[in-house]
Order: sequence, then C-alpha cells, then structure tokens
Amino acid sequence: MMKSFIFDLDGVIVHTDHYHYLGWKKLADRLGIYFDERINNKCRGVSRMESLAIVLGKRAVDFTPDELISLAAEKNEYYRSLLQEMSAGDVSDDVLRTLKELKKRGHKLAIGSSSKNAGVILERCRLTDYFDAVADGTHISHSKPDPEVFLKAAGFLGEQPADCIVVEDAVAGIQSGRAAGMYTVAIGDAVKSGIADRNIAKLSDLLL
Ligand code: B16
Ligand code: MG
Repeated sequence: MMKSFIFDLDGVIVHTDHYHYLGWKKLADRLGIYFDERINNKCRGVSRMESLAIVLGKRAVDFTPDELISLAAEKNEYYRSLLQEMSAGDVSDDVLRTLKELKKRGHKLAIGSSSKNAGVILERCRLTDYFDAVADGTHISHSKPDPEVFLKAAGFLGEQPADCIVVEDAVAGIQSGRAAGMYTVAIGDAVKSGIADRNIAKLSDLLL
C-alpha cells in the first residue's frame, strides 16, 4: 500500500515560526511582558488563542475574553503583514526537491496545520499545487495534540489513518499524529520528544 504524507506547515515546509515569534514579541513588548525564543517554542503547533495564553502567562487573568480576542487579532494583523513578504524563495531547495520526488513516486501529499493562515502561506510560497488536500485551523475545533487536524487531512485524501505518515516539528504535533493512529516522523524541535517513530535531520531524509 502506497503511504500518504501529511505535513505540518509552520516549521516543516516553511519557516513561518520565526514570523510567529516576531508577532508575539511585538505584542509582548507593548504589554511589558518578557518573551523569548524558548517561550515561542511552546507555541509550536498550538492554536492562536492557546499561544496567546502561553505568551501572557500569569498576566492572562488581567484581560477580559473580548480583550484576549483583540490581542490575538493584533498579533495576527502584524503576522499577516510579515507573510505578505513571503515568496517562492522562502521554500528551501531541500523541501521542494522532496515534495517533487514524493509526488513522482506516486504518494499523495497533504497539509495538516493548526494555522488559519495556511492557505495564504501556501499561495504566497507557490506551494498550493503540490498538495492533494489541506486541513488547517479553519477546519478544526480542537488543535494539536488532539488528532482532529490529521484525521481531517486523511479524510480529505480518502485514506485510512494507518496509511498516513505525519511529519511534524512540534511535540504537540507528534502526539496528535500518534493519537490519530498514524506513523510519525519528527524534524527540528520535535526530535527531542523521543516519541516519534522516526527522527530526521532534513526533509529529504524521507526519500531514503
Ligand atoms: P495562526 P502548524 C501552527 O501551525 C503554528 O505552529 C503555531 O505557532 C500557531 O499558533 C498556529 O499554527 C496557529 O496559527 O495564528 O496562523 O492561525 O505548525 O500547525 O502548521
Ligand atoms: Mg509546526
């Protein structure tokens, strides 16, 4: 049975994780809250509102639910302005070569991302046509580590979970893939979790 690949987006296919960092950092600075790359790492794969709770930490109780929504919108507006600068040049040769070769070998490819901005990122990076399906933050009510987004992606592909391979940079994403009953591959930050079926150093290792 030919396996299908479901890729996380931020941190695996493109490095929007740095733009998330800049967005949250700007908000945190305005509010006088300490924020660094280590805290940003905890936001990997988790939803926008859950990320905001991580960024605000103990200060979260100072804000009403409406204020929390407008703080998340403020970050998202700045983040989206950074995304406007993205182009095909933001996709590494290694990623592009891997996607092309997997397609050539006959694998179906999908995105499984918590982001509500996945569509615009794929368009800006000219990646939309590489994927047979996209499941993202607009399709789900429970974000990673819940399995919903990967089960949605498998459903969109018409594949059984056991026939899907999840590639993730977030520990929450590996947990999500495992909960979905899929084979999991960790790259980047997720490698340290030690709970993935396989660890890789670069995406093209999938071709080996
Ligand atoms: P947005 P992924 C996730 O994308 C990011 O890793 C995470 O940092 C972010 O909070 C989440 O998307 C929501 O993003 O604010 O654009 O809806 O890694 O699951 O592709
Ligand atoms: Mg990610």
